[in-house]
Amino acid sequence: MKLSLDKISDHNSKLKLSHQDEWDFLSNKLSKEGVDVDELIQKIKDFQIAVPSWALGAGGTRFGRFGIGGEPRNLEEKLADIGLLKDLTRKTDSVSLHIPWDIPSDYSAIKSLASELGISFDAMNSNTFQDNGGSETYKLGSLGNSKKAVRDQAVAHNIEVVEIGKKLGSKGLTVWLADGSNFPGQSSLRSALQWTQESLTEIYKAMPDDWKMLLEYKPYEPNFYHTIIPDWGTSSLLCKSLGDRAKVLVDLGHHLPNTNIEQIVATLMYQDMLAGFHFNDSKYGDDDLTTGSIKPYQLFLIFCELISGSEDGAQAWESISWMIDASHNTKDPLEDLMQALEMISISFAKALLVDRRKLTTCQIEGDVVGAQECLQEAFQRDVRPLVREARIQNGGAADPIMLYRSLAVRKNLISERGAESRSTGL
Ligand code: LRH
Ligand code: MN
Repeated sequence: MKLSLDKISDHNSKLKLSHQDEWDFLSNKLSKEGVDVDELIQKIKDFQIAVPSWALGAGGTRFGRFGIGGEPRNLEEKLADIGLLKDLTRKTDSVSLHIPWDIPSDYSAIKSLASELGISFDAMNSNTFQDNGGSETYKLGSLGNSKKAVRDQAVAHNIEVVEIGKKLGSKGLTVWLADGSNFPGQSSLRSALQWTQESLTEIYKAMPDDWKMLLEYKPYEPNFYHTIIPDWGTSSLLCKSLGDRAKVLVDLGHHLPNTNIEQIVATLMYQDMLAGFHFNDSKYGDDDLTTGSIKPYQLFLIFCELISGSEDGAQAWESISWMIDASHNTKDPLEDLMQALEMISISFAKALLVDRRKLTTCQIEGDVVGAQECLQEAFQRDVRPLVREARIQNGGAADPIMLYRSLAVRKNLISERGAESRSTGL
């Protein structure tokens, strides 16, 4: 559903007065504090996030799935939904496809539709955690399977994903492996790691020189005794053995409880080994909940590390990929994504407002309270008028969810696609 500019400008003019008051108050305060407000807005406008093609329909768990209706039935409709998100938020200029869920039927048609919508193709995701019609099964693993024939099939699949991505202009391959075991003794832990390394080496060699590999780790699920790539250390160990275009992908939900993820981010940037993010949030496991909905302070601290790491030259901001990876069990997927985009922008904006010079002084002088006050000063600030102003200046809606609802978009999608339409994905 294409959103006409006048619908957005009508909506923005209705909210103009209330927004202008709030924005004038905040921008005056920031300017008085010596903040370059225009530079701040430009950074927020430029910060774009890739949408996962598998998160435009209702997700589910093994206990059930509740459809939302009007879900995209094919890649064309997925791109249309991302185009709508882009019109509303001006935050989503790319899509991350998952193969085989999103194999284009007509490459030139998909490419022209995507460019018409102003959407590019971010990292491609391979899938060797489900059987996709190959002669070998991935039940007991793929790239790390004890059977060579299974490993070869999984390597071939990843190379096929690279070929699909090349036709679409993607420059990255995300590899996440469900591979592991459910019981002690089931797997040879060292051999499984060695086979995985050998398989990844073949895939890495098949990637064009301007591509990067994003190697995603996860401690458990669907295997519950061991996972071959369970943590950032194992992922970076493998990446280093492959080459400097292989780096570690941090999915926020892929950590054991109370893991200090911002420290992992700092450690990876210290080695220029951070590939990017799968943004989401979680209370217990890989819950794939709305980003910033459970642990907003952690998300803020992660952005603090990202900003200090790039400003101090540890790793270039441009080298990092930004993607959402969520599953919508009880929310409208598009509303959930708009909430996530807002929370990511808010956390980034707050982190940009940290007085890093004062913080560094406190850290060096051991002023523990002073250091925390620097972070709290930024975190407790209401930056929503700033994020809203950046979105409006970018041509987006002042309040995307309000406009989405006032236009009854979901109702229109249901009448267009049907109440039972189902999107490919998890
Ligand atoms: C694994 C994961 C991975 C995707 C899948 C949809 O939990 O995070 O990134 O392939 O979700
Ligand atoms: Mn993920």
